[in-house]
Amino acid sequence: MAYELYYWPTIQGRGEFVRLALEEAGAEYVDVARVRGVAPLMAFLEGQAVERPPFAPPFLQDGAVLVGQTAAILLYLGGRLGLAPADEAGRLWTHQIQLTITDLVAEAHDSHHPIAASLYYEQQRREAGRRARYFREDRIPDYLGWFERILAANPAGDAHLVGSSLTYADLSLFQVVEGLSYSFPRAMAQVLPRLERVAALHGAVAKRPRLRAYLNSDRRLPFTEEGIFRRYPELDG
Ligand SMILES: N[C@@H](CCC(=O)N[C@@H](CS)C(=O)NCC(=O)O)C(=O)O
Repeated sequence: MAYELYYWPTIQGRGEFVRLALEEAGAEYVDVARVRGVAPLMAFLEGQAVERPPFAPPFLQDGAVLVGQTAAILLYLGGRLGLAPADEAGRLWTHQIQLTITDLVAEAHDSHHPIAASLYYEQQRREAGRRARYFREDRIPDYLGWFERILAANPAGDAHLVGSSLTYADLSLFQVVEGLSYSFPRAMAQVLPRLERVAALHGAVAKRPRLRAYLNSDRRLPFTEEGIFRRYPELDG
């Protein structure tokens, strides 16, 4: 039975981390809201009859299993899609990396929405300017520097974050570099050349046949100023 992914149909957003895993694995899945609209998604969020309703998309249904939170969805899918190590310590480390990406993604979101997600960017532009400066100058180098360090420290080699083969954490790091490069092209042009392992992993993931086919397809939505990674030139220094 096909996996059913529930996410907003017009943006990459957090759903994209799950899409990348499903696409790289060649898994059968339905991106429900893109096919049937948002009504089934809203029914899960609002439905009284749902025993374990997710708070927000993305969430995934696999038969009787309903799981929300991007990192938890990937923890669930990782072993099933061959995108996680077999041992518990390796799976925990992969999950820890994904949770760190969750933190980074939240900070990327807050760089343009530092006051409230319910306000427009234009209503918090001044605060966003202050917030984005620290995100750009401190946090992007902190986070990406940590990825560079853990790649260098991987005893199985620096081509992957965990072990010697691809995991969903590699795919997610690829997406983070894509998103930050879209949002902060000038800041990333300063940072990325100093992080040769992160840059190499990003390039290698983009060349994987299934991923490349997906990225070139109309299933891959463009980055826009509706999503998490937004380009506001004034926030890029
Ligand atoms: N921690 C959650 C965050 C989920 C989340 O914030 N989803 C956004 C879309 S990317 C949403 O629709 N939020 C609605 C809300 O927070 O009310 C995850 O990583 O999946």
